[in-house]
Amino acid sequence: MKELSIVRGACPHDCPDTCAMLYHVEEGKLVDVTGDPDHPMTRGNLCVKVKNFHEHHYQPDRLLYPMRRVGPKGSGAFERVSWDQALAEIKRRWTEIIDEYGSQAIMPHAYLGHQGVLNGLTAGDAFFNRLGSTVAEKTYCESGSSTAWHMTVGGSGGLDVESMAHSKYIIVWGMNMTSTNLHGWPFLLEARKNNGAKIVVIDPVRNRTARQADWHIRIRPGTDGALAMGMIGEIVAQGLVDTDYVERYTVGFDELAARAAQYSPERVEEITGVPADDVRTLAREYATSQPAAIRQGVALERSRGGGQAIRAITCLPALVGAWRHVGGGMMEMPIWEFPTRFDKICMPQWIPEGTRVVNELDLGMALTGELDLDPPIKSLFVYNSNPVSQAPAQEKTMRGLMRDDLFTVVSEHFVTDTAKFADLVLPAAMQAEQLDIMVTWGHLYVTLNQPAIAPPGECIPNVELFRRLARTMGFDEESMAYWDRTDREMLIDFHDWDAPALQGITYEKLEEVGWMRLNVGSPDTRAPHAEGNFPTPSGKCEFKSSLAEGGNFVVPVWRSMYEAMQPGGYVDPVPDYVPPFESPQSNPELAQRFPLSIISPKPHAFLNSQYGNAPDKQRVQGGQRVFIHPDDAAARGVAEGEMVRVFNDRGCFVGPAAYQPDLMPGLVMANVGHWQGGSSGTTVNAITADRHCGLGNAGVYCDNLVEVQKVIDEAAAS
Ligand SMILES: Nc1nc2c(c(=O)[nH]1)N[C@H]1C(S)=C(S)[C@@H](COP(=O)(O)OP(=O)(O)OC[C@H]3O[C@@H](n4cnc5c(=O)[nH]c(N)nc54)[C@H](O)[C@@H]3O)O[C@H]1N2
Ligand SMILES: Nc1nc2c(c(=O)[nH]1)N[C@H]1C(S)=C(S)[C@@H](COP(=O)(O)OP(=O)(O)OC[C@H]3O[C@@H](n4cnc5c(=O)[nH]c(N)nc54)[C@H](O)[C@@H]3O)O[C@H]1N2
Ligand code: SF4
Ligand SMILES: [Mo]
Repeated sequence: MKELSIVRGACPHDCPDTCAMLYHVEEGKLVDVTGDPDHPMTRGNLCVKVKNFHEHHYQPDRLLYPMRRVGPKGSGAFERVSWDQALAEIKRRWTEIIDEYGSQAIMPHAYLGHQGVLNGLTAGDAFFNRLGSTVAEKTYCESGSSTAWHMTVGGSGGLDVESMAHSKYIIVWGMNMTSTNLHGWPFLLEARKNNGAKIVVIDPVRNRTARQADWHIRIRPGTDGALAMGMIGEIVAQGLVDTDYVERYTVGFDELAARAAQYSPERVEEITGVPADDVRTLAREYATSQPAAIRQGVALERSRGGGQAIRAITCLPALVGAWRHVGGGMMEMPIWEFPTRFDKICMPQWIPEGTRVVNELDLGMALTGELDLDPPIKSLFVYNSNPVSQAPAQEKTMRGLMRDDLFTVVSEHFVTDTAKFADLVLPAAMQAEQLDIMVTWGHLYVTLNQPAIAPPGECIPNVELFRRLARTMGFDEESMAYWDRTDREMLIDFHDWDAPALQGITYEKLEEVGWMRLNVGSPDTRAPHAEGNFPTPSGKCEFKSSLAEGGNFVVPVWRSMYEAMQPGGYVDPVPDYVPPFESPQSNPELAQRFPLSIISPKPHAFLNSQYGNAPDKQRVQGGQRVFIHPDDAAARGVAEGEMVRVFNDRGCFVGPAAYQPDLMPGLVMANVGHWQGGSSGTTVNAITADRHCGLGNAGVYCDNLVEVQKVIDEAAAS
């Protein structure tokens, strides 16, 4: 009989659920991966993306060896080389570049393709900081909302998703929870069953979460700030403020109330499309149904005024005293509760003084000369990210990557839309093949991932890649001490085991049990701000932000990753509605040519672009469709299923039109994450602007105008 063993693991993905997994191994082969039935969030289930995670490790198109480009850039033609050859080529090319242009001509590009302490944004940062490369600012996700959160309630872990089982009123605001935070949803259902809680979804689209809610409030994208300000105004006007809580634990009420008075429900209706009476009802129900919870989604930050909208929303729980109760308050990211010493991982002290910072969302501009960088970027090193798919201004990014004089190295699992442009592709290990600790942005458990099988071919974990690169580049002894530790030693060094939240938790214990809840109280009793205790400069919830008045601040945990989150510049200290860059209301001139708003939310069956190449996931997700209201389609002579071209001045993509009567007229939706194909060879980010939101340098994925046109001649579509 074959011997079966079980090894404890953790999902590596950039997903708030961070599921605890069990690897089933038979004679060195991964034969199944299941969810840990004992974990309070995972509850034995993995999502559609990861339910056959073992097969993902053996997918036939997986990269197993280092490869060198043999065809033109973008062709995806490669031949196998040895690790020694690949490393020697990197050393030779980088030495030439550094000699001629200096080390800042090299730029890393990484995001949360892996979310671990070792293999995520970490050892790579240390390597490039030591090399003296350009610092890559990483604001793909949550940077706008984290900035708003810190300005308002500080580095609070906020409401625990598990405590929502105690809520009476729950607003899911700009989040498609049943797709993107699947394991959080059962707590809402429990609240509905046990306390008769009402679940409200605020979203331009009647998504799969809205369909299961008690009330779907349909809103124009990028206008949430106006709705939140209107709610604040109504709560004040209807006398529903918790004055005792506000007096004791907040600052800036008068300024906030004065600002909010400008947003009557009628004005809010004009801006947002939400009927004035619904604004009144929502404000009253939210204020009077305690404990009330708000679950905010990342989509909120993805338009010009996203950060300020989240500031306004984050004021609501203090205004009505929701924080007093277990199950009341608001959830951004509990990641702030984890005592991780990012400085010890990323080594920002190694960044040579005066090193420039380039934002990763500006990659296309950086590579095509639009940013006027001196020295120019001569080499790009991509890992844990797929910018051709996920970054804005896709056509510009590809134009940059086509440059003959650009030396591009990509560490990957597959030849992605980005890896196609690489000079060298390096094979990366997958999660069952490596050691790591996962912190998470969706719950309060530390989870250890232990290796269950050996990596296939010549795949290596990211941390080992940077260890090899450090040796190849011949770093000095002091910095080699960083890489000469074992992975286990690094994980132990990186955690502040003496911190209160880690009391009772040790690495050895984690090796035994796999995951442990942070020592922050039970979800059935935890009410972190029942008596204020906001980790802001004033110790209060800051309706008027003292950080903004300083005008120059960084969100602490990101400091090592992002040189500066909000450097200089004016930030309004009091929340407000800031209109989108591109909408028919805010930019009527542009809307004459491009009358339709577009949003590009997450795919149900892919994780960003990951699994977009897996045939079984493609079958669930379908192809790159263009969801459009039947009236908008009819006005353009487009029948259901007909090929359309979606375009603006930045680019275009094509896909079959899918009629969606639930969609707001004037709004188009296309999921991000599909791999390139079709007659245009592009995907939805071809139309996304490469500009930034007002807070946290976040991207503007929900703030774009387009036109849709029937494709008559397929070949001419591109
Ligand atoms: N299945 C799956 N799960 C994922 C991911 C994935 O790719 N696939 N990605 C992970 C990652 S990286 C992230 S950041 C999270 C993000 O997960 P979410 O926070 O859920 O973000 P999105 O799916 O982009 O958008 C959520 C909803 O916001 C709506 N929306 C768009 N613009 C606006 C707006 O201006 N206002 C309001 N109120 N709503 C708006 C969209 O219609 C959509 O229904 O999901 C994670 N989980
Ligand atoms: N239009 C639009 N664009 C968006 C968004 C949107 O909602 N709409 N969302 C934005 C958001 S929220 C985010 S978070 C970003 C995500 O942007 P990315 O992080 O670039 O997204 P992924 O597609 O997950 O790409 C991660 C890549 O890392 C690789 N990878 C995974 N694990 C490892 C590993 O261990 N080692 C190495 N070397 N590689 C690995 C995967 O194979 C994959 O190709 O996209 C942003 N872009
Ligand atoms: S992607 Fe998210 S929901 Fe799916 S298994 Fe991983 S952590 Fe769980
Ligand atoms: Mo994200």
